[in-house]
Amino acid sequence: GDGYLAWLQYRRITAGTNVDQYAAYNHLVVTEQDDVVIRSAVNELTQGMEGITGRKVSISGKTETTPSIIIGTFGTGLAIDKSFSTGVSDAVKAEGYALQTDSITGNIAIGAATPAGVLYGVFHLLRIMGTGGSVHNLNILENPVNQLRMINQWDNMDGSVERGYAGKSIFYEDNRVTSNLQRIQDYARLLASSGINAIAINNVNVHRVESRLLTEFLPDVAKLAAIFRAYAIKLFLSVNYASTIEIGGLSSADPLDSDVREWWRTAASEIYAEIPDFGGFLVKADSENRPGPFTYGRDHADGANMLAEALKPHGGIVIWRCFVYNCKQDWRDRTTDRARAAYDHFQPLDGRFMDNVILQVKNGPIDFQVREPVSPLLGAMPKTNQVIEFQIAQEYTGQQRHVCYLIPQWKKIMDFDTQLQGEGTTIQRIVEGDVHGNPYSGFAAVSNIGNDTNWTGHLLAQANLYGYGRLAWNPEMSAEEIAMEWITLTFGTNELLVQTILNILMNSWVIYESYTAPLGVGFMVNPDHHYGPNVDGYEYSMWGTYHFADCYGMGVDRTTATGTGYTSQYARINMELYESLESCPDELLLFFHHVPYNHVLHSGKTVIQHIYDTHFEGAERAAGLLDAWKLVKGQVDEEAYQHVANRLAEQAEHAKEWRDRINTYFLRKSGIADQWGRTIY
Ligand code: BDP
Repeated sequence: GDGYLAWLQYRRITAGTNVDQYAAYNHLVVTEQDDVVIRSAVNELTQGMEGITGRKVSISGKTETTPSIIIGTFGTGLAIDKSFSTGVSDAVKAEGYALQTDSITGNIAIGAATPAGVLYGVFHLLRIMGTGGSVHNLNILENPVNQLRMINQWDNMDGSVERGYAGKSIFYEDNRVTSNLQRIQDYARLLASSGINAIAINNVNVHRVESRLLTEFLPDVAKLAAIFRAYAIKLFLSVNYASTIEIGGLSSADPLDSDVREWWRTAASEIYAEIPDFGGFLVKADSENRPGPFTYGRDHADGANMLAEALKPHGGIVIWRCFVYNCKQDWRDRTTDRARAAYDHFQPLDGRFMDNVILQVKNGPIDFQVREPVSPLLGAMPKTNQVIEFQIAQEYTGQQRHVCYLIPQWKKIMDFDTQLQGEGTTIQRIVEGDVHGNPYSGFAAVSNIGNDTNWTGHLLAQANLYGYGRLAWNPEMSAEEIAMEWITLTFGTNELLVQTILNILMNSWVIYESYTAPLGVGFMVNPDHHYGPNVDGYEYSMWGTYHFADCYGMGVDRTTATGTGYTSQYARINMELYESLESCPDELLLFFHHVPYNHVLHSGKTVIQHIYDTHFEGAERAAGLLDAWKLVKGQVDEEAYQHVANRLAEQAEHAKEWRDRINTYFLRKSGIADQWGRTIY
């Protein structure tokens, strides 16, 4: 229908071989009732089971009939404890769970060390049923691979969402916290069901009104925290670094000033008095005109530690973003390179941050482009907590008007071998905390939701939100497995439909890349809103995102031999890989090198011919997505069909615009004709 239920459809399953199995389970045994998260788990399971089987579910404290579903934390009652061996219960960690079917009684037991684990186990069981799997012989034990699995909302209190492509904020309207808490609870359910355990509820660019979330609006924040708490999600606030000036009545935000420090200690105490399990602060400082410690001649460690000290007695953490660069560059000055900035700013500070500070590092060195190398800062600070930051919101990947399934991109990043401690030092191992063994690690990402009924604007963009959570829980899952789960939970099991959507999703990233910015060069979008082609949109501006195209060639020389020296931020073997024209992968060529248009790629094509070919093919393949979708008319409900058809039609049109703008620009610049004589305007 309208997409509101997303992947939590719990639709009646009538076909398939395992349906009869589910119907046998209409009794639920709960060994502890007085925990909010357990209550959410019970609600979810009864609602889900009743939806799927069409039968009422009864609940009690002990096994009365078999087969039953028994849920609880270990040590809370006979029914749950006798369901698991100590070997199993010992292997279940903080947020993990065991899920087993007893071969004699047929009982299904979900046991965990914490209520959160029980909730995740319940969602797992519902996922099995929702995708038509067998519940006989279950023997599952899962622990999340990543400890922090966080969402960042970029919501403003005026109701707008920075880089929001799905309507307005579900959190705020008219400079107040909304009174529509149901929608927020439904969001919490969606997040918890995919494994998310933390959320920052306001934009990293904090305006004066949002600063007051710390003070005046704290009771409202406490209400939101209670909603998320019931789904085992910790709430964080983005804070303005200069809150002491902005709302505190002080004249300074110097991190070494004792009044400033005292103000933050008091602010933290007041928050924890209202929200005892408050997560902490997310901070964007000294970046894109946001205030920060630089004003006082201090560095990022001084700034972060000041906040960390205030939060420490309460168990809170500071998440400090590394998206810091000079946004007032002179494009004529080729010695500054935005790609270098995060590493240059932060790497030298390794060892200086308190243990409750986490650095949040964007996946690439520039800004969530369709293709970028992996940030060299990730893993390069052995004594510092780090999390990776992704952008689920499709700012540079079609703004949820184009379909772009991002999990394949993130998988590629996870698989990147940094070589920082020899072969096999992958981003995945760094991010899960396996390499440096710091107290905190994990994933953060910018959300893609708003108050559009279907949450994400483009219905197919729901796959990115779902997939993000699933990947954060278990980065071993393949992009295809995640897509299959999401498709089946959302649309059911119709084979033509499932295959069609799978093909659309799995090809979408590469298709989007092919008709937009080529060979890793990035940007080429309209300034400000970042939608649509504009090759020189940022070329002569101060933001540091250049392609240096002229009549001879294009690309950014980031080599150490002749360029900005960015390549030297990688481990030697990767540095050499990128440094040399011979070994640099085609897909990133223009990120690392400035080359003539007739430079021959590994593919055998020249750069200019590659641009023409990919843009013609990309636009054609975008049109092909719509053609494929047309074949499922009648197999999916009409509202969803029309909605997706409309978006794909818009994408196909817009892809042509991209093709024509890019091809024309480079034909004019280079003067080199298309080898195949196709029309370029
Ligand atoms: C850029 C966005 C901008 C954000 C910034 C950030 O264009 O709106 O504020 O990132 O991450 O991608 O802070």
